[in-house]
Amino acid sequence: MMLEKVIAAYSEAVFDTDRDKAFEVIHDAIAQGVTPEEIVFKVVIPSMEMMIKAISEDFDANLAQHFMASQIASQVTDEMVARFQTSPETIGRVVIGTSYADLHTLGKRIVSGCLRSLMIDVIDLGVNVSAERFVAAALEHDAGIIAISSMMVHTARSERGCLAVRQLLKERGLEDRIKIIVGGAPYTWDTELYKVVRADAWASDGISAGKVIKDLIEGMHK
Ligand code: B12
Repeated sequence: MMLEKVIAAYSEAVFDTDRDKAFEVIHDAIAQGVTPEEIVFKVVIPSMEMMIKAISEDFDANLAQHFMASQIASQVTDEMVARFQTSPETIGRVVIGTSYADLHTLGKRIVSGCLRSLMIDVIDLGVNVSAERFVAAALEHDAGIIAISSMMVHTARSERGCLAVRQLLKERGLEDRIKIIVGGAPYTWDTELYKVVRADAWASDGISAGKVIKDLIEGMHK
């Protein structure tokens, strides 16, 4: 089948971190009648899922690939969404940032790329984001989810990190409207840590983050 060939060629290009080739495969497919919707939902997302599985077997060695794959996926998605027939339904909106005093950016950027290709709007607040800014940005952009990346144990556990975001949501009566998801190395080392820092959920990578966020949003609308 045509789509299978597209997935194989696209995945190979992404695996080689060959951005130009990946776009060439996509543009050829479009020229042959594949729709932008099919590109996002049947090529980019399945290919990214395969990549994450393959890469996770030797994560450190494949870091550059993981990063590039998510950036390519994000860029292809942006271009395709602009061409969708019907305006795509986004699942929800997320403000994401690295926690206070934490300057690690790569994980957050990978997660942002994955979420965008899963039709979740992402507003990236950058690194070293204070609790006050997380909450203000969520309100300003009407985002239902605050996503906090922490790469160090002390920034994950900090009184000025997720715990402070929870405190602000509580004080302002926003806990029903805004949920918190966390992620980053400390949470993969200790899978119970998200409870200690009073987040609503955590996820180990961008694709599973998309699923968890979808569940959180659906839970709020019940
Ligand atoms: C690269 C790196 C750096 C780079 C960062 C460059 C950049 N622009 O990001 C530099 C050199 C700047 C750096 C600096 C420091 N680092 Co550093 N760094 C790393 C390293 C090697 C890799 C981190 C990384 O990028 N991983 C790759 C990404 C893709 O993985 P990830 O972030 O885990 O993201 C995935 C998931 O966790 C998840 N995820 C991530 N975020 C989120 C968010 C949400 C909401 C969700 C759902 C999921 C999710 O999805 C991602 C994609 O699959 C780690 C070691 C390691 N193996 O983790 C140390 C590490 C994190 N660093 C560490 C330290 C101590 C520091 C420094 C203090 C070093 C120093 N003495 O100066 C400084 C701190 C600077 C600061 N204030 O933040 C320690 C932390 C130790 C601890 N126990 O807390 C580590 C673990 C190294 C170690 N073993 O000691 N670091």
